[in-house]
Amino acid sequence: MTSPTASRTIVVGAAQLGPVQREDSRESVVARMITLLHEASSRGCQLVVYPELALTTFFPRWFVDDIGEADHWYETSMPGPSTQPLFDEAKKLGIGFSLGYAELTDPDARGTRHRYNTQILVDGHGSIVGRYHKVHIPGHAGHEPDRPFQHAERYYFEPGPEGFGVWRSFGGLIGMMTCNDRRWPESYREMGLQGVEMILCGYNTPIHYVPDPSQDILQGFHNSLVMQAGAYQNGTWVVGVAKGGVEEGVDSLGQSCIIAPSGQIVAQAYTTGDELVVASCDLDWCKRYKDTLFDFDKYRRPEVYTRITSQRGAVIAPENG
Ligand code: CDV
Repeated sequence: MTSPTASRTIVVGAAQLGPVQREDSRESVVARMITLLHEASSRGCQLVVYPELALTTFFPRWFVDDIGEADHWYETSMPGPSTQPLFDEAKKLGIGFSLGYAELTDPDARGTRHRYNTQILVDGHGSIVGRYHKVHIPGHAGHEPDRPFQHAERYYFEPGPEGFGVWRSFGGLIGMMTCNDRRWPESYREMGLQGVEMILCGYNTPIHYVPDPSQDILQGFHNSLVMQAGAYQNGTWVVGVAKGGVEEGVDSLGQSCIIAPSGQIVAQAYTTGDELVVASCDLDWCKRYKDTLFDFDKYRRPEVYTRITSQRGAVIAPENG
């Protein structure tokens, strides 16, 4: 095999953020993001990926009885006053980016405003070319006062109804997913079936998994396990970007990484703070997997996969006889 020096190469930066505390203003976070953007520019990046809910602290760790009291955590326009400088600077540098944030939409035809955990893709000219609403919403919808911290994403966000898109951008086929989506093989395969060549994923993963603490020590292992498997099984690059470190007393995994279509990690963060991880990603490398072992058209058997879309939970097989 030759080295990955072919024509369709994206230099991508995984812009990990350290903790964002409750009192930190959006402006201060955007300033940190711009610092990483400048480093990305000096290292030749064309695309920079920021974490899930990058602009604020991970607010679903607190419950409020009246959800309207949480409105200030959501963006009602993008760009908005505090994010415009990021758009302006990225455009000036000719760098595209992907950004995760809480979105409160305008009223729809029925007058309903929706709350989504959103990730956008912005091209090098500052235009939003893709918008994704997180599909697999983890955690709980009600207040669970016995927990050391809440994970009330199911209260604060509704699942995105559109599913997983893939956008022609940066000379390739780019998809997005957000945090918990990365644990579900369906997320990658939905994009794999649209030919995805690079999946961008922001995340916030507390080390302490309250429902089953035996998993705490495995958080790093599971993080790379799922993204490496998803990359390999779909012949795609995956860029996983964390918000890490101790945020409001909650210790979060960093380990942002860039994974090749072979499933190999080619670059990884070594801190849990603000850190830029860079890799040069040859999109044509995807074909080595898409055209061989994972030639979907040749080898997939959708006629025997019917449970995957017709059934949600497991239906336990009946006893023999
Ligand atoms: N923000 C997330 O989606 N967090 C989830 C939960 C399960 C901790 C995660 O997958 O990391």
